[in-house]
Amino acid sequence: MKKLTSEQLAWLIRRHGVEMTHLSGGSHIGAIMSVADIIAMLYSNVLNYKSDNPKWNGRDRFILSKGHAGASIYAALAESGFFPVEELKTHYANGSRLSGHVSHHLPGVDFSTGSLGHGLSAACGMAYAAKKDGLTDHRVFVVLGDGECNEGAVWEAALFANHFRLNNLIAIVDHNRMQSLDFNENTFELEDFANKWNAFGWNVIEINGHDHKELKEAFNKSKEYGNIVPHKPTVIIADTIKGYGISFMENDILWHYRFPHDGWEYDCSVNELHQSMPRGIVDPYTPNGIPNPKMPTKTDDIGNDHTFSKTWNTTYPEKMRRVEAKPGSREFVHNTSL
Ligand SMILES: Cc1ncc(C[n+]2csc(CCOP(=O)(O)OP(=O)(O)O)c2C)c(N)n1
Ligand SMILES: [Mg+2]
Repeated sequence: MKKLTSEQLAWLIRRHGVEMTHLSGGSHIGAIMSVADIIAMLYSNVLNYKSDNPKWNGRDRFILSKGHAGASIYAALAESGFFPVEELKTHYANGSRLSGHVSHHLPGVDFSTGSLGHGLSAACGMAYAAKKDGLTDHRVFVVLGDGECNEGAVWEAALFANHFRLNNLIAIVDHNRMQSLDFNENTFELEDFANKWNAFGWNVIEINGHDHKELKEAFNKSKEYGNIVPHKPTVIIADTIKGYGISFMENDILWHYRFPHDGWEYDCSVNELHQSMPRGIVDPYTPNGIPNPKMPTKTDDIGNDHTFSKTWNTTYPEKMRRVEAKPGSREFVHNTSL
């Protein structure tokens, strides 16, 4: 099997994500696009695994705690040889192994997720067990959502990881500043996020989570940090954009739950991805993109504010909005007037 570069794998994860949510009518495309580069770097450059022997004892353990982005891990596993790529089309179908949220019934998955807030605790248990058994042949990686960090259990696990000096544990937070219905800061304030992890006793690395060079360096650094005494766990806070890679999905909360429908939503998603396709891979569904794509019209719901604070209560926008994302950019404007 030809080894993919992280850029190629990230693109394929995004392309599969669009197809899988489109075919199934499944949610969470924004979360899949957000985490695609992180997952791609892990599976192409970081994790030790044997796809023909998924339970190999020396494997690095991996948990996708933000299990609603299951399509991203399914795509990475299929493209890395754990099961046929063709099976991805069964996502969400009755009887399929590829349930909407991550299932351990699939080869390559150690822990089912979907109910947010549990992945870090499970990862702590795995890392603690490895240390107790004197096993240094593998590390434990866990990817969390930033909204997920509203869960109290995350911080109990963070305390545990520090207390037991789990230097074999690496958490990565997909820090896209959004959750399912709004910006984090309008829901339950998280900042100063990096200092919170620091205060809990963790090594903290902050990067652009869509920049593959920065991702690679961060994972290298996490290995070095693991050897420093006193031992500490490491968190990589990866700054990301929800919906990254498809302009009309970026920073628009609509795409947490909405799937790319037939018509301009699907056509434009595919064709935009084709504009950033790395060399050396083939789009498994629409090799030449979509000729004569349907385009949005003036009456289509595109580029509007779909946040909970906007739609639920019209008095909210001025009062509640503390962080505004500039569409298509990583800049966030903090409204300090509150
Ligand atoms: C315990 C629990 N509560 C609520 C949900 C519903 N839910 C699914 S995704 C989501 C938002 C998660 O936001 P975040 O962790 O920031 O992930 P993102 O999609 O932004 O990557 C919520 C609340 C859930 N899956 N589990
Ligand atoms: Mg988020």
